[in-house]
Amino acid sequence: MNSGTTRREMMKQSLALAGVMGVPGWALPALAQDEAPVPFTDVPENFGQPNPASSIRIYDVRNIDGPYTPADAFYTIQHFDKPVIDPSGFSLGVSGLVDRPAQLSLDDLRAMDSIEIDAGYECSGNSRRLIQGLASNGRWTGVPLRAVLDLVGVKPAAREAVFFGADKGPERVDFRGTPHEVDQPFARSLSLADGMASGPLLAYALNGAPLTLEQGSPLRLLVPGWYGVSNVKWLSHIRLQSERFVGKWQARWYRTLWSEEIGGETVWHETEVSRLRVKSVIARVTRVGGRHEVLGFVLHDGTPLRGVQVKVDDGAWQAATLDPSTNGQYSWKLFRFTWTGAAPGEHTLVSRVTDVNGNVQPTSDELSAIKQTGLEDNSQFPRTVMVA
Ligand SMILES: Nc1nc2c(c(=O)[nH]1)N[C@H]1C(S)=C(S)[C@@H](COP(=O)(O)O)O[C@H]1N2
Ligand SMILES: [Mo]
Repeated sequence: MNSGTTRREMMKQSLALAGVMGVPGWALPALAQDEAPVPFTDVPENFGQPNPASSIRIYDVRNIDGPYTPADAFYTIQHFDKPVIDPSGFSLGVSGLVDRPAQLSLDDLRAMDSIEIDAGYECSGNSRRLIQGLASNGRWTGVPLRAVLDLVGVKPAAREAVFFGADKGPERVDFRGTPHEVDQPFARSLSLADGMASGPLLAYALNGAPLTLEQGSPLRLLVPGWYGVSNVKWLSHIRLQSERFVGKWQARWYRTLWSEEIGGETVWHETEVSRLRVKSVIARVTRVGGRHEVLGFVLHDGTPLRGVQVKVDDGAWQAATLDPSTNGQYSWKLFRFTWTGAAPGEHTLVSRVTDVNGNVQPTSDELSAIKQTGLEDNSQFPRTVMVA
């Protein structure tokens, strides 16, 4: 961070860039009668207002009031214009190293056994500057990816499944200094092992209703426990192949530079964005009579959690309680913490989550020592609130 630039200025600049500064008038969702909102002092005044000029929709996490994000508030982001696809004329192509290439209509897919899964995820570019608003949680309905792969019969030579969206745009590929510009679709791949696991879903509904245009209507891939970029919207084609897929959105744009101990040495190396790194966020604080209630959420890759803790100012870490309404493996997990004895004035609250494999949410200093690039920022997010 540049010295001389305050945190608030930084936040304003990046919010303006993201196109989210808008109309004033944010209001909390319905509160119990004896419940009063406690304002965050780290949220710009106009944050969270819908901005029709932006193709990004930020979810104002202060509005969380249940396990599922409503479809019309669900965060949304994409790289190109949103393609409008007529569901009645739609079919999903499946080709490449398969025994029976197929074109599957929406009716074909709906006729297959469906499953429902609660899954929460965030954009790998989500950050404290957006008040973690590129995150949401929903109940998804669709067909297990592996059922479709079984239907077409994957040949033994196949090692990857590539998922193509219907959206595309000009892509500049530099080859040893010479630029080549062609249109390329948004595309991502999964190894066959990841694709045949029980999680991935070809989803046609969110929270019980058909996908909206923003969510990738009529069909999208959903990879529970992975960053949002894996969830290819406006899915039009699946191709099975033996070679690695190295398209921009797989191999170049969504990667992270890490420092790790490899063979006894500290090595910097790049990885693809894939599984969610465990993260917790304090989302809202209310006063209820003489005490304060803190609500937050956890995003993770499905590994069971050991627990969430909350720290007030310079106090000790204290255990928060996981809300039983969000106990699906891949759901985000809501947590609650009762804060007693808050004195009037500004306070700092921060949360920290740990999973059973011992992955602990790092501080931002700890993370920046081992990661140089901007994606996959799961660092602890200290919040400031003003107690009246
Ligand atoms: N076809 C297509 N799918 C896409 C994208 C895109 O640009 N095109 N963006 C990805 C990214 S970066 C994210 S974070 C998620 C966002 O999904 P959502 O808008 O439903 O929340 O979609 C992913 N799927
Ligand atoms: Mo993303």
